[in-house]
Amino acid sequence: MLLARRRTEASIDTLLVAVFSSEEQNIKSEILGELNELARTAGYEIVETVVQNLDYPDPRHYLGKGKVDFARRTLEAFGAVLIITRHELSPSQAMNLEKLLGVPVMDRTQLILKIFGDHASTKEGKLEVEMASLKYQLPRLKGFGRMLSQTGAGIGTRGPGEKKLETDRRQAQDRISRLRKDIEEMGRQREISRKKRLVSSIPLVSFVGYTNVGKSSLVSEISSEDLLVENKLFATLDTRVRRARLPAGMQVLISDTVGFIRELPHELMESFRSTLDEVKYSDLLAVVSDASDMAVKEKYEIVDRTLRDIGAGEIKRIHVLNKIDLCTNERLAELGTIFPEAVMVSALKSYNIEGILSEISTRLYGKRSRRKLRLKPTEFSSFMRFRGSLEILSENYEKDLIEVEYVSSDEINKRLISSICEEGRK
Ligand SMILES: Nc1nc2c(ncn2[C@@H]2O[C@H](COP(=O)(O)OP(=O)(O)OP(=O)(O)O)[C@@H](O)[C@H]2O)c(=O)[nH]1
Ligand SMILES: [Mg+2]
Repeated sequence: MLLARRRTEASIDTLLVAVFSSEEQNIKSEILGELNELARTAGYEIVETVVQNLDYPDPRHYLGKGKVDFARRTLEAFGAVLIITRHELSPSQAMNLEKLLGVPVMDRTQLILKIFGDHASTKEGKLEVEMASLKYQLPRLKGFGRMLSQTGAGIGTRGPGEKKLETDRRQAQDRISRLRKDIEEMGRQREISRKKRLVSSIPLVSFVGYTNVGKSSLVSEISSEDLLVENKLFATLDTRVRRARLPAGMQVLISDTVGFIRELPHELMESFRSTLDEVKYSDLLAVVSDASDMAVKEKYEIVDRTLRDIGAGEIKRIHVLNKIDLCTNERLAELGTIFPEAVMVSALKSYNIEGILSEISTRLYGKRSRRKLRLKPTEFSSFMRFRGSLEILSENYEKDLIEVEYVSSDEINKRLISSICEEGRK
């Protein structure tokens, strides 16, 4: 459900330039498609794309000299007013390219930073994005005169002179230190609520996955809380925790998270550390993939790598294949062989949401079955100590015995029986 429409910007006609190595030829269209989506999300429209096959981008101006001339002619023909590059550029590459092409140049990192900046809504999110932007800008401050400040990206530096440059650098460094302190402080607050959660022992399930796969849509369905869902990349930057109930009645905490993307700029990784830490402390991860995406396998691997990078690689997982309403039966059969363990669902059609809940329940508590016990009153108090982990179906009081019918996992049942026996031996 769409809760709030964000400010729609008039889109800016943009030329995309991208270098691909010989090894990357098979993922070319996937990467170009993703860059188009990123650009669209940020309010830029790619009117044409210039591709160069080179094993390494040119160190002086990203594209080779001949291709730069070609890009300039294309730019003029299409009336584009901005360049977006597939890779992050060095300060000198960006400056040279701007000089040769005569329009502002934005690299992929700046593009992602801009999207994060536009979407950050919580105080913590805003500070994290500001810190990432400043870290990106700092080594580039000597490049004043660059044109990006006109496009609304980056902090930009105006005014000539070494002295001004010194002051700017110092101010940026001071601000980064200040932000780091503030973010750390917020991280400590998170730590406190995490500890409180541990005491309450309600398990935390984090929904993670590539951006735009439908994590927020699924968390909305499960927690019956409307979240911001948009067909844009990085719609979610806030990872508030919500409550939900499993079919057998146990409570779980559900966390929606920031989407991942290939080559997430390292400035953002560092800044979002405390937010990502939340993932690290989950009891279970629900890794969500978009079943209709032809690159689903490759994106799953990117998510897996990112999880390992943030120290969450060892946490147990379930895999959810969302958007199956967009798939043919053949596609579903193919996915079934690639990911035999995955739960297939559609958040949009509310299809098989209970499948996710029962998988969460199985992974957290093991397979559950219906059981019956006849207990003496002394044993009954032992039994009742476990009531939080059981689903009690009925209690029948007979003369000296109480007959209870309940549902529990094998694991819990084993502990329950040994506790009752222990009680009996006292
Ligand atoms: N067809 C279809 N579309 C879906 C489904 N689930 C989500 N979507 C759409 O996919 C888009 C992204 O959904 P979100 O829930 O915002 O995805 P997200 O993973 O939270 O995205 P980020 O927060 O940007 O990483 C929206 O346009 C949703 O309406 C589904 O089951 N089927
Ligand atoms: Mg989201």
